[in-house]
Amino acid sequence: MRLSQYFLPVSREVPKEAQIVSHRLMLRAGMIQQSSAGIYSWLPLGLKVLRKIEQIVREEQNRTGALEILMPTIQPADLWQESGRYEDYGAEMLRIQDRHERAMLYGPTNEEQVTDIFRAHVKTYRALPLNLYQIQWKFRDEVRPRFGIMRGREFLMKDAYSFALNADEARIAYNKMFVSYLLTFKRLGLTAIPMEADTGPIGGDMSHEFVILAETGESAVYCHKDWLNDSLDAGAVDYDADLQPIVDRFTTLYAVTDDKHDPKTCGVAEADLAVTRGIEVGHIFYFGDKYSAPMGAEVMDDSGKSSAVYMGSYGIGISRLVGGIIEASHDDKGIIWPKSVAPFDVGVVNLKADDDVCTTASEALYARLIEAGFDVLLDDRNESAGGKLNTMDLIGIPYQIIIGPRGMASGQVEFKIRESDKRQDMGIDEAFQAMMETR
Ligand code: 5CA
Repeated sequence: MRLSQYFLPVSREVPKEAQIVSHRLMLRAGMIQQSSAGIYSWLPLGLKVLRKIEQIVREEQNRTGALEILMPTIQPADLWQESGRYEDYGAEMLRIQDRHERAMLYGPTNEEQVTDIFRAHVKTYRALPLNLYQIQWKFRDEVRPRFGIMRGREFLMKDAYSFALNADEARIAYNKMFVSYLLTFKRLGLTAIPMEADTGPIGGDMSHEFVILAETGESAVYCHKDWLNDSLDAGAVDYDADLQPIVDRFTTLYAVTDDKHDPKTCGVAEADLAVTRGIEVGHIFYFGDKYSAPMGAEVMDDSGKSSAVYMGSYGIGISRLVGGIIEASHDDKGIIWPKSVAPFDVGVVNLKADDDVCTTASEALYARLIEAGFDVLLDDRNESAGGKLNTMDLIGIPYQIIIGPRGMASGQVEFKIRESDKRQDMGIDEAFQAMMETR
């Protein structure tokens, strides 16, 4: 992509309304634009990152055997009346009437909708276990939307729903999601600690939040200090094997959200307890027959007896993760994307677009990197060198190859690693090879 032809409305101004660094950087880097409170448009750079996160989440869900579906954003109120949640959900639910005066709503979550799909088609245990997931926009009319897309009103969520014949099978389904979350967040360059959590409006009796620690996080959390040094590496996972040992390994050490914390019973000495804040990027729930019983989603077992199916639901805040990753990875110059979600693999900066030598070299390297399969952003604009370098740092592309007249006089370019700020002069071929070695 040529920056001269891209839509990247970066800004040097620090937006006043943005209270946390990720919100400021997303606005300054031209990733999002506010439409109304808690509702945002995604501009090209922001959307690219969002899609990369979405794809990693999708791949890790698929690896567990979960199947992707897509449910509507607008749901009929009837379904929610069946489960009893229509009244309970309160003002957070955006209620809509269609032209026939039928009560509809913009889905804040999809337990009812997916249970309706299940009960229409599945009648026997032979179809189980089943896990259906989607990646779809949600709407919650939050009292206090804030921090940009971190607590939005409209946000993108991955929501998965598991169906099992009994509590043991349901536990297996829960464990699969638990472990897949460890792998997913690791691929996103994050350390997300699984914490025992309250179930809130989703309900149920077992739940874990996955929390990345950050001073600016909205959740108060309590965990054993040893968590702070854990890389949460689950290693290679076989989803057909018993995953309980992995789950045990990541749940034995104390970690809870504030509504679950009790200093009297927590059993961690004060000196070993980290009292900190975090961002909830995922939340998993086991709730048995809370929806299947009232909605009549039943399956027959091998003796011919029908009973309500055992369910769990599993969310990942995909749009929130964009902000969460920035909170975890930035410096005073801007964003530092982990390679896995970076909007481009490498930026080529032509410091002097009106210099033939620089332009010929930049164009040739740009073409060669694309040919080799890299996603390249070429800054070919006629702008000041300083402005171009600032923009590259702000938008956080992991590698930069900087081509200027001084270096070119001796055939040299600068290869820069955004994260470490390590810079090295080298020939163009070497810079190309250095990129090849990043794979
Ligand atoms: N049905 C369940 C699981 S599928 C559910 O809705 N869970 S949830 O309420 O915990 O939401 C799942 C994830 O969505 C959260 O962990 C969080 O990362 C994200 N999320 C929730 N509310 C918002 C919001 N207002 N803005 C951005 N992300 C949000």
